[in-house]
Amino acid sequence: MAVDREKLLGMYTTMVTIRQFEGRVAELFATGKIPGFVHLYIGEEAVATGVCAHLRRDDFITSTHRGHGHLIAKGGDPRLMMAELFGKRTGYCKGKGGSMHIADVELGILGANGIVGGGPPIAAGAALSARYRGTDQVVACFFGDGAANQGTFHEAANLAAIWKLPVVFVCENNHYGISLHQGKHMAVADVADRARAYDMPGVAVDGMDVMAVYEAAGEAVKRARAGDGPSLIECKTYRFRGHFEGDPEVYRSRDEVAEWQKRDPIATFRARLLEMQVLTEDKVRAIDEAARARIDEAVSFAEGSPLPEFEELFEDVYA
Ligand SMILES: Cc1ncc(C[n+]2csc(CCOP(=O)(O)OP(=O)(O)O)c2C)c(N)n1
Ligand SMILES: [Mg+2]
Repeated sequence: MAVDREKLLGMYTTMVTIRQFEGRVAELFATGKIPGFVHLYIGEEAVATGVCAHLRRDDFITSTHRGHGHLIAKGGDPRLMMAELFGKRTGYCKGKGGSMHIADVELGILGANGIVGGGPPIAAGAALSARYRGTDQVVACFFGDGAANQGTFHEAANLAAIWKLPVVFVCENNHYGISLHQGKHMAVADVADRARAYDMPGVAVDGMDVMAVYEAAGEAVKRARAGDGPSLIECKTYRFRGHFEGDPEVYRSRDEVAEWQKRDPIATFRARLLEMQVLTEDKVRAIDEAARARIDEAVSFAEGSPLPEFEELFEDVYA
């Protein structure tokens, strides 16, 4: 598939930015600067990037508890996300939401979600709203292999199919639900096979290859935008860090992690772009440095921001 140079560089930059953001969060969490709980996306960057590269600003995404990469790929502001992780008043949710509740409705980012499988019904609802309003907006719904076993996914998939809603269901199959390997929590090898139950197209792609994700997502987004209904894309991927920061990871071997790391989505894409002469070594360094500067700025912004005042405790709290 011919993809223009700017698009390729844009996707590479997004993946590097996600990696740098997450790497910095890991350090800050380890030093106690970030409170709460964080689930990092390192290793899975190709998925959010390849899908969101097809989305317009007015399209929607629903995210998960592992949502920082989705937000960056959809054009969210790392400064506001970092401030939120620090619990600061300048953050996306005024410091009251933390990692699992970050949203930017202006950008169609309908929220990270601490409820596994919480995204699909929201995605179906947003898609129904687009239909009612007569727009051609589409919704990309990210969810995990664990979430693919939740009733919410099946209900949303069924409704989206019967009503031909513009949803692209994107299963990020990193092969684990916390410590449970896919083989122990799911009878099928391919989540994509579940699409047949809802009479929608289902494909399994290499989620470590951003071009494979981009290609599959292109078809699905086109179909959704044309009013032809939902699709399911299963991206086979792997998280390089624990389920959460601090996970002792006793359920998998270091060898298994090392095998997947050989297929690092950023390293392989970089090698390909160097070979295609879309990237040069100088450009690689420049992209790295620019991403680092962006994340440095996000950290300074977060560190320099105030905590919410005690009097604000019950503001914006709905339940
Ligand atoms: C409804 C619900 N059940 C259980 C949990 C606890 N929990 C948090 S993450 C997780 C596993 C999710 O696995 P998956 O969907 O594969 O996402 P991944 O963490 O691998 O990205 C579970 C069971 C939860 N947050 N919500
Ligand atoms: Mg998983």
